[in-house]
Amino acid sequence: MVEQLKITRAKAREIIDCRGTPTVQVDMWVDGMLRGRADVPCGRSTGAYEAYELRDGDSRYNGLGVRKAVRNVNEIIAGEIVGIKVTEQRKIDELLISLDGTKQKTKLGANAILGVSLAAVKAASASLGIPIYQYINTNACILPVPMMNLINGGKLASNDLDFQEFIIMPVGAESFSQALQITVEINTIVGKLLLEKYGKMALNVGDEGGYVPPMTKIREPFEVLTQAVAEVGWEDKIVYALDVAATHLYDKKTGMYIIEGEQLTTDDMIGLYKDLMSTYSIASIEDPLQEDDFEGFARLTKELDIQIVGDDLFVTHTERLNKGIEMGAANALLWKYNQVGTFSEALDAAWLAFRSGYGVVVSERSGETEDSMIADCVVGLNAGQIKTGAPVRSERTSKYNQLLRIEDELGSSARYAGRKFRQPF
Ligand code: 2PG
Ligand code: MG
Repeated sequence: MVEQLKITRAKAREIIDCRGTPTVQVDMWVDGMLRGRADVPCGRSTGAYEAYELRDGDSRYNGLGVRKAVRNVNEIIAGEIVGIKVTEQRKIDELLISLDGTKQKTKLGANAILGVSLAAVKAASASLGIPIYQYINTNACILPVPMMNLINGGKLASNDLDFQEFIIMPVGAESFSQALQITVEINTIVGKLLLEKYGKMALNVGDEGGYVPPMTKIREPFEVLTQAVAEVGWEDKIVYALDVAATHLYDKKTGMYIIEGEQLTTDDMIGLYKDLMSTYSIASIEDPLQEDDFEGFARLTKELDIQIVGDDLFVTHTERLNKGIEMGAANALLWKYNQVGTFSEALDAAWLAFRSGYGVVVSERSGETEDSMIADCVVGLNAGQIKTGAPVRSERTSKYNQLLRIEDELGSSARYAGRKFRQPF
């Protein structure tokens, strides 16, 4: 039989993610063979402008079931995409967008749509017999700096730390595998220090695998992280990063941020970051201000002169990213495909960012599964940075282990982004 690369079947089912929350999984057949399987991730500290996640709202799973989204794939989408060539990703995504017809994908659900879109990428690469990263980009060769969230706060943790993620970046490593080794060694020492200082409760971990010690002050995590880094002797290899997730610290009524119980203005926030930067080598801050403050982001980006990443600010949408680029708001995009709902739209946002001199951080969601697709995406985009949690728990390590395999496969053509993480080529 001549391979035609035609989609012959697509089927969705309900599965659960790392928090035990239902999500959508889609299988796709090409020329009669099961070729692709994709899981849809899910956020908790979400931005207001993200694409819509369709949930059942009935008695199952406290209303969080996704049977409606599954039905939308099986009863509406599947019949429409059968017969399309699986490598025609843009055609598939445009069809999905038009079948839905709404701005935030509220009709069919972005979770239904994304599952099909990602399954197509995987099915296409498998049908062609090439790795996903290579299907995305034949020149893929850059292994990313892992932005390891070792201490959790905010909405992803059960402590009183205001900032969401305290991150180390092993920019001075020679390879991705060495970067991973360094961060694991540091994480082990962090655990030991937390146990000594805060007791055994401090060893609990949050949604992304980072420790959740009973800390209340934003300087406390930095104290422990810097001490751990010094103890293993990797000071020259590590810089620090934050995801503040400031949208969730902002009081719309007063227009103030609440940090450690104090009310802060935008200028106070900028002052706070400058102060932290004067003590710790912070190279990147994500969502330092709330999602609607493009003007504040522009001012802050200029004043801090480090990587400023827009997550809730851009939600992986080209429209919002364009506005940011015009205003000079942030200088990097956090890339999460479920914020926009199709692979092609997410790719457009990444290409726009690169063309405009912005960096791209490929990111997990706090609700992940064992699906490791973002590891292929970060190499496929040559993005140079990945945020996928601490180096523990399988929904996180599945990504790191896939990156190890890709490094192995690329052999001597693999390049580690290192200190050039924002513009690695
Ligand atoms: C974030 C993420 C992922 P969530 O804010 O960057 O780290 O969290 O998936 O809950 O939005
Ligand atoms: Mg974020």
